[in-house]
Amino acid sequence: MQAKQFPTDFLWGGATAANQFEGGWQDGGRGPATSDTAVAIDPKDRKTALDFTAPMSKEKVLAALNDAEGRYPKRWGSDFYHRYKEDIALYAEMGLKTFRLSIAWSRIFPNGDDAAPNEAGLQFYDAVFDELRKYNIEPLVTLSHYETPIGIALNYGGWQNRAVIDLFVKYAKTVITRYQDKVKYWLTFNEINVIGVSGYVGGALLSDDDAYTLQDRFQAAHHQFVASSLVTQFAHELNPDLKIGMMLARMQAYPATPNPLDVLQALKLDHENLFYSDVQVRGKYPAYAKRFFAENGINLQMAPSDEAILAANPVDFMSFSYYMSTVARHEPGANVEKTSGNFVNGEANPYLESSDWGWQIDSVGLRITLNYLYDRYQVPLFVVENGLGALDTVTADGQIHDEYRIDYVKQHIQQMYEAIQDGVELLGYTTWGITDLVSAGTSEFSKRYGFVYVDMDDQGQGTFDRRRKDSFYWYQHVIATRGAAAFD
Ligand code: BGP
Repeated sequence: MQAKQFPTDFLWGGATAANQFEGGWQDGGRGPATSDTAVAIDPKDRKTALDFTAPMSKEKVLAALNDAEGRYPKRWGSDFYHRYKEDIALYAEMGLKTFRLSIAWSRIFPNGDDAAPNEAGLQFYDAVFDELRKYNIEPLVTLSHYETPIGIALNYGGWQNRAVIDLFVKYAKTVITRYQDKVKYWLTFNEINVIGVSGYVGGALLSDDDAYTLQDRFQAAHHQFVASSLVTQFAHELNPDLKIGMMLARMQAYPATPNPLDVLQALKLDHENLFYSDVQVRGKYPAYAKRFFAENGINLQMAPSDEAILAANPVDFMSFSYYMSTVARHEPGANVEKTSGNFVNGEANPYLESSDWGWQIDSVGLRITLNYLYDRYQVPLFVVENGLGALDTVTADGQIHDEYRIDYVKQHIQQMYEAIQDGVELLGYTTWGITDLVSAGTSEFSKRYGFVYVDMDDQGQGTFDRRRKDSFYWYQHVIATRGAAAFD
């Protein structure tokens, strides 16, 4: 029988983000970012998402930045800033074709609105990209991944302020121009739909209570859409080879029952999720959103040219994170079991198992969602996050036997293979947190996704030394066999 293999140019890789991985928060002239205010909280119950979606006020931001006592793990991440050569050598050993990272905006413009970029910050990424090139690893770069310069929050009130479009576009033009010969694939905003659940994380919005209004959130999203399109336009004019993608936290919703009202509810949840990709891939606001805005008193402030800018500059490809599916029910069921998930808690699906954090594992859902998105948009897709957050144990002889993680990734690779056979155009796959890093949602270190282990704990104790897990060797074999080893 013929081996099941992925296309030769399939981009096998791993993903990270500066805010959780890079560290060096005060090195090389970097300014503080929104992620630096995320304090570590000792988890009482792993299935309860902590303060990721909590609102932040100006006072809380200033208090966090002046707090000498608390632990803020995203400030040190996994110390990639000082260890990038070692990390990249490990990626080369694994055989990665691509490595996803983000540029910390505040490393380039420390206050967000500086007149000139910080040369030391630019040189850091030059060195990283050069190191990747040495091994023929293609960078995949996110321009904004939960690490907005704090000045944008404090002095502008975040993305609801239209002035932020120009600040972001200036930053993006600076780095795209500088790295155009080193970086071909760019993503503008990580999980752009996160603005719907966390105004602070997604849009650097400030609020004393949870009073980010729908108006504020959608206005901020609109500004991000316009900024993303302007960046796409600029990149294409600069160099037609550059590929710009949007990035969505994909939530595949299943109706809880065949009751048409549950099916309708699933459609509504899908609209909530796909609203962002509808705008960015199709270049215009969908009709269902206009109805939602009208019924909820949302009145987006647009400049006369905004709609034309969106229409003329859709993205080249769609990328997304995929960790789980969700269940839709039109009436909250009294006796249904609940589970937690990425940003959202919801109803448990009795057909699925869960991770230690309650995220339901659904590899078939990835095939469904790939088909669904490709049917809808007919643009190349890229799975830029997927993986299992789990507690790992180091054995006495220094090994990490993470067969649970191998099993998770294996199932998802099998389903991606099926989706490609279904006709989906899939550019690549970057597993989340290829090297252990700080959790976005809970700021824990013990929620590990990596194939490379990092010696660090939830108390901030550890050497940052790296170790290869069993999954490291397994993924190496998968890449070397173009996926065939995922069917062994
Ligand atoms: C995505 C984010 C990542 C990431 C991942 C896992 O939503 O883009 O930054 O961390 O989820 O989430 P967590 O770290 O909370 O387990």
